Amino acid sequence: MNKILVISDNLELVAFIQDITQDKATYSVDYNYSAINKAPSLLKKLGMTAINVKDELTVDLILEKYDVVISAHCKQIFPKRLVENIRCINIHPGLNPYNRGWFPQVFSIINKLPIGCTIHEMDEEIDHGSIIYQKSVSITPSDGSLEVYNKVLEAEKFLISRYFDNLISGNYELVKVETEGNYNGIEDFHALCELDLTNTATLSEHLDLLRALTHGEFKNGYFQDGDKKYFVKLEITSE
Ligand code: 0FX
Repeated sequence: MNKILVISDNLELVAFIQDITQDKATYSVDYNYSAINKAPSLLKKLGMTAINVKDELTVDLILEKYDVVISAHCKQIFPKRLVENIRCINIHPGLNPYNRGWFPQVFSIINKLPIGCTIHEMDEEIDHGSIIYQKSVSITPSDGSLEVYNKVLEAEKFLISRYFDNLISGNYELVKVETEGNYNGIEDFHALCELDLTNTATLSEHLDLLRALTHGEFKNGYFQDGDKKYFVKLEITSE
């Protein structure tokens, strides 16, 4: 029987994976969240425990015990020794190689690069490595970050439910990515959030920036007046 390790910091995705993999006779799955997760209480309720993939002994244990490791929005970066010695698969909420890294849909709304989700074999670099499956989603003029993110999550669930058994068995074709694309770090997101009221751009660019920073209850975009911050959200509705 194949032993699978899923490491995830995303409640919705890991609950979905638990749901579709229960009672499988050909493999068993263990679930961990990453040791750097600061708010794991809901993941603990799913029976998950912490794992630190940066710890050498932990890497030894993973290599001994498992056949495949799946990162489903795991916040910790996998070390070289792990990705080079066991098949590691990443489920990523972006359409590689475009806007690799943090919050891809936020950047796609602004820079118009394609968005969707990617399942790929991992190498040492972030959201990098040969592609196994991808699915793109569209952005409409009224979509904010949350609306696009929800479409991406649905696309991820579609691929996971359709192809999970192939991911485990290795029964898939790998597509090598020919270009590096682009990468955004969390600091790029924070820079976008700091709205510069003297900035000049087209109204269309300003609408894109504000809808890209509008995501449910998150207080993302803000401007400063004296020592006070004012948070901004944008709502666009279609007829
Ligand atoms: O789990 P996840 O959806 O994914 C993120 C990265 O985007 C991904 O590239 C990485 N592989 C993974 C480990 O972490 O992230 P999240 O649940 O923290 O956030 C989901 C969305 O919520 C995000 O796309 C935008 C929005 N958000 C999140 C935070 C923390 C905000 O708008 N503001 C925020 O401060």
